[in-house]
Amino acid sequence: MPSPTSQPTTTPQTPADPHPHLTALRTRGFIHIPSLLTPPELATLRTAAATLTATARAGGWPHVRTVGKQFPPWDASLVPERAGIWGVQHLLHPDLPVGVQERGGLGGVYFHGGLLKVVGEDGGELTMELFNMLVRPEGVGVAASGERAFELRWHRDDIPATATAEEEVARLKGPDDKYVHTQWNLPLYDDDSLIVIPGSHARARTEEERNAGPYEEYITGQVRVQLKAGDVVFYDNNILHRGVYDVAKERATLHGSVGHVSASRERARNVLQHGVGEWVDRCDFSVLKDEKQRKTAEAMRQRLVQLGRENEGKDVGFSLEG
Ligand SMILES: O=C(O)CCC(=O)C(=O)O
Repeated sequence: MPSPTSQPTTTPQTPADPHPHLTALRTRGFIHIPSLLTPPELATLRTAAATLTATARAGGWPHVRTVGKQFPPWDASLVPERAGIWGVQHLLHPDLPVGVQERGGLGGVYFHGGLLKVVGEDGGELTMELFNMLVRPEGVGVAASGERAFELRWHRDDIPATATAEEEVARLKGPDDKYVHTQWNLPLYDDDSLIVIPGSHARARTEEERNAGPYEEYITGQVRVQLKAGDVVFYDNNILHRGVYDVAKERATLHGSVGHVSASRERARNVLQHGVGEWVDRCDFSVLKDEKQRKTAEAMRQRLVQLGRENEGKDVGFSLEG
């Protein structure tokens, strides 16, 4: 059965609600906002993205997601001889070949007011988290494990499929919990790779979802998120979701997450498992031209440094395996 597609949400669900985006995120688990970036912004960013992707595909950037493996850690030594890539990690890394503002502006997007406004809608102090880019999978085939290399299986980012219903409910946000972080996808080219099950971020899996195969093509209620270049979808990373990629279609989808400082403890594993603690204290945001944006970026960075310090020497582990 073909998947229905999502419609952009432009108006608040309830006009009186002071936090309409956070409410929409809490109730549906995702919210699709059109046209965050303008065509000239997209043109500049595409150039930077293409350079970075080519460097990473050639083995010139060690922080990549390798085809055939869905979750961290990834082994960059496999690239390019033995594996292609489906993602470039750490767009805020101080050593990035194409970096912040003056070198193409990819890093600056992370601090775009339109992105921060959603998670900061209720005035919470924000922490810098993850900023990566998902790209057209290359070197695609069937991995040695027999796994189909260019589709992601159904998952929640921070709860393993082996969890019982009770464990799922204990880990998921309840209807009265404050919304304190979000993940987002912002494509530089039209992108319909992401499939989600609306509402699944707030309940245990149904029997159908629990019994579905890892690459089940249709699960009741699933929605394919149809993004135009420059749109953004915010989602709860524990919504049941997967990625289905068309390897012939260009993809450069900025993929980030932001949290409130109050969420830091629960977010520590999500964030630090990607290794950001190793370089965050070397980030230099003085290249950001706008003073307000620069101050915001520095304050968010400091909060991540603090999160790293609190977890120093601890093995935060990995959320998922495979
Ligand atoms: O490719 C996508 O849009 C989804 C990525 C994803 O599910 C993940 O990174 O866990």
